[in-house]
Amino acid sequence: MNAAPTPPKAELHVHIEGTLEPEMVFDLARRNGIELPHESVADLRAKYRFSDLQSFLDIYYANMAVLRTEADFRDLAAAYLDRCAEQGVRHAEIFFDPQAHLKRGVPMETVIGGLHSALADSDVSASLILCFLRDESAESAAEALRLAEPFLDRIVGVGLDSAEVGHPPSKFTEVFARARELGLRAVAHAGEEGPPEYVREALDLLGVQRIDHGIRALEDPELVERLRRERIPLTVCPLSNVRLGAFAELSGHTLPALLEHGLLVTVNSDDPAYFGGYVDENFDAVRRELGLSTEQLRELAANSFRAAFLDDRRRDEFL
Ligand code: ES4
Ligand code: ZN
Repeated sequence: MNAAPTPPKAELHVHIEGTLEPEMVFDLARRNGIELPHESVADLRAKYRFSDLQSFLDIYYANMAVLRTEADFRDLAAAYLDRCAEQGVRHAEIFFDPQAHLKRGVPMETVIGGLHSALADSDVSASLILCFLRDESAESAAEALRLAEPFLDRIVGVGLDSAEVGHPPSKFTEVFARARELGLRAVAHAGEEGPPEYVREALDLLGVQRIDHGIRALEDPELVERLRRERIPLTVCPLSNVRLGAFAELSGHTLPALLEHGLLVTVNSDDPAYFGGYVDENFDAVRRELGLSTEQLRELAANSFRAAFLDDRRRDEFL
């Protein structure tokens, strides 16, 4: 049942709420006395036919209703870290969406406390990246950061996710400046569905150190050259891009072109419970469908450590 063994790697683009498997949706609903609008696990899974990012986000946010207690967040992260251990993921930088939980009355301390306790108990090296929801207001993002300030030692950075088009990085200039003042690293989803201009804004206005997705950067040769020159990592998510319609088929994915341009590309799962696989299934799929060589796969795995927020000594241990 395990995929072919792949080299040790880091995962840098995974939303912990996107690791919520349908079985766990039902388990947590039962534990929390929540009635679900789905007949069965199979019925829920059958609803995972997405046409674009928004159609995915609608069900992703709806399923989060079952995450209520610190134990729920701990169990969610512990299950993901167990998968990491099985798949040779030695280090994970994990996104979470606190605004989606605060809005439902779940306090920041419950979310971070639960996630952190799973990280502290795991043999896999892992850290947390607090993501702002770009389809919420800049004020809401600032409030989330303020609520996270007592827990800064449990967070490595901030990110920007959710519905991209119409919500440019420029909307979040101030809150990213504040996060960087607090000593946090910064990343942002950009160029997933949005234009190359959003990638530039993320770099120039938010000061991000990595771009999540970034696939549409290829439309802009000058931007590609800049990403190459500045060695800005792109955390690419192949199965996600196909499920959300960026590419009709995996065989048409531009991952090989990104590598040929000399970009620092990594392979990641994004929302593995929704998109058909964890990081090894993504590696396996690009090997099969894009004909990547063993050498290229090794390079992608090494890139994941090069792009990680690790100090040089720990990075060298992994490489
Ligand atoms: C996401 Cl695939 C994707 N894109 C943007 N935001 C997200 N949040 C969770 N998954
Ligand atoms: Zn993502």
